[in-house]
Amino acid sequence: MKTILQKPETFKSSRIKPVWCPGCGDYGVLNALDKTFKTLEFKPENIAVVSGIGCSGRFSHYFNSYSLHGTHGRALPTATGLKTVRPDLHVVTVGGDGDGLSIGGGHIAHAARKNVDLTYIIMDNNIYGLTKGQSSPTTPLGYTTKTAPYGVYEESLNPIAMFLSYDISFIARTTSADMKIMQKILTEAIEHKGFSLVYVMSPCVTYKALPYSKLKEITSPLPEDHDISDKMAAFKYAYSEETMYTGIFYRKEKSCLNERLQEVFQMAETSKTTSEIMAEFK
Ligand SMILES: Cc1ncc(C[n+]2csc(CCOP(=O)(O)OP(=O)(O)O)c2C)c(N)n1
Ligand code: SF4
Repeated sequence: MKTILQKPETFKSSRIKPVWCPGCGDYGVLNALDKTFKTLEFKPENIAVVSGIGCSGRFSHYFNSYSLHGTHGRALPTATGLKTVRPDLHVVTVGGDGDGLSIGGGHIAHAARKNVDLTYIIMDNNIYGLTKGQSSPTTPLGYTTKTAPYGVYEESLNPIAMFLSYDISFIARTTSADMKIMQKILTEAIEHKGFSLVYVMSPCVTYKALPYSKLKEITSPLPEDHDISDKMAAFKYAYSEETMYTGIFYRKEKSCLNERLQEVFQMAETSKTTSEIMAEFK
């Protein structure tokens, strides 16, 4: 493997350019993550970007680092396996609301339980973009989509409340319209030891379930005095009906998967081998 010794000017691929629609919120996330890697003085060979399937799933192609474009909804378990065997890599997992909250929703609880040391960025545009506008778990009630021609008849999920109930050790919400704040949050999330979830409201300009104008109307930063170790306060802000709060909701220090596995490996080394156990029965 060729080692790149220079810290690059950009982590974005010079070979593969994004094919997202002009104005897609995902461009903002790509630029913010690129700047975050630069701020953290990472090297491409120390990063792995793992994505699921969707417009947002294309993300992994656009970085000059290790990258893996996995299967729909399975980015998290794939990234967990990678982090387990390569704890030295900074693993960033990315995907959409369909990928992460619908087909792949079941994996979030287990990444939280394991507290696997990686950052998961969910880009929520309230719709399935790649497959041309079907409802997702966060499409607003009553919004007309390809799969709900008379309007969505199911309530939309409250992802932040769900992440809090799983006790994810770092939870933040931001928007792709605010690069500076997103970059700050991504930096803290990547530096956090354990599972960090950055939930980005990232509008789709083609299927428009979440327009930029709505983002401006409903979002507001969490109050400055919000105590990020106070889970009950975080729940209160997550359930706010008038305002969609942005910022870091919750952070908790706890041991992560690789540390726990190290302990298991040490115990296994000192325990009896299979042949020793078999010898006891002779
Ligand atoms: C197992 C499987 N089921 C369904 C699909 C079709 N499919 C591809 S992307 C997608 C949803 C994408 O929506 P989202 O995750 O919100 O990403 P976006 O395109 O909006 O960024 C679906 C249903 C697939 N690729 N694989
Ligand atoms: S369809 Fe929507 S989510 Fe997909 S690239 Fe276009 S704007 Fe982005």
